[in-house]
Amino acid sequence: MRQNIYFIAFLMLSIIYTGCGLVDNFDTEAMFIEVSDVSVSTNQNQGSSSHNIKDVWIIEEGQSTGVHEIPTNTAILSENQEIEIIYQAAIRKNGVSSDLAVYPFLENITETILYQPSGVVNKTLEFKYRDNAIFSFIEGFEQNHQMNFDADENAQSFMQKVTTDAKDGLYSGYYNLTDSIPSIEVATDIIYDSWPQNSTPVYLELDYKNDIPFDIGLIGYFAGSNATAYYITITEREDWNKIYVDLTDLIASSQLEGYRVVFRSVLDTTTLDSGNVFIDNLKVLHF
Ligand SMILES: [Ca+2]
Repeated sequence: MRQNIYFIAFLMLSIIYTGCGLVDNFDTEAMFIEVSDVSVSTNQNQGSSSHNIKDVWIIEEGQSTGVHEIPTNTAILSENQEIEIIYQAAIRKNGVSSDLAVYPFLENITETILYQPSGVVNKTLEFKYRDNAIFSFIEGFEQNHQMNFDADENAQSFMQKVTTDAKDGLYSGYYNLTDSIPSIEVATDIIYDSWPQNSTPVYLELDYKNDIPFDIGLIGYFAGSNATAYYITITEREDWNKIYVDLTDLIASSQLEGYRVVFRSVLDTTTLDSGNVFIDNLKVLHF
């Protein structure tokens, strides 16, 4: 693979420097950036540091080299001694692998490196949330939790905190559905009225683990009435997974007075006796 990249780089140089002899072309060779691992650090007001950053954009001297899956092995070419590299954390928006986007709430990482032909820079990147990111909802289920709004008006179906399993800490949010309680709709305690409606990003982050699907949506409030819109269906996951749900358009297009985040599941009682959904590290972020 690396030989191929050398060869392509060599061909490109041959085209650019047609006046040079063959030997001269070997004076410049690609350098490689290997990002082997990524983490996210949080302070005490930002909740869990769990993340699902599997890709990074790498920008070399102002030019995008594209998005690279971690671990990356990115060839760069330069004639300068010192080059500026910018790393941007990419998410798979709404869990869709093909919908890669820069996650707007994490700061870019910028560094200057010395260009060494055929050199290799190995990096582990630690992203931080931007200082101006607003965390208007954080729920890790470690204390009294904030997912108690009884949206289906059935007191028997509710989310509880359990120690059976947790992504972080000791507790997660959990519900179990059975023949006798085959459905649930449960939402945030609070109606949030300060999420921006001007198409600046609003995201919901969550970790989940589930053996039945669940839907995520918003209950919107306006002039004393409300309406519920489910936005995305989360399929079963045997292991904890994190998703970044982009709520921006739903909020900008609806322009309501306030919103709750709502979860819904319906058990298919013709085929299943029981269904379980675990949730942890809910966050709503905006600017
Ligand atoms: Ca937790």
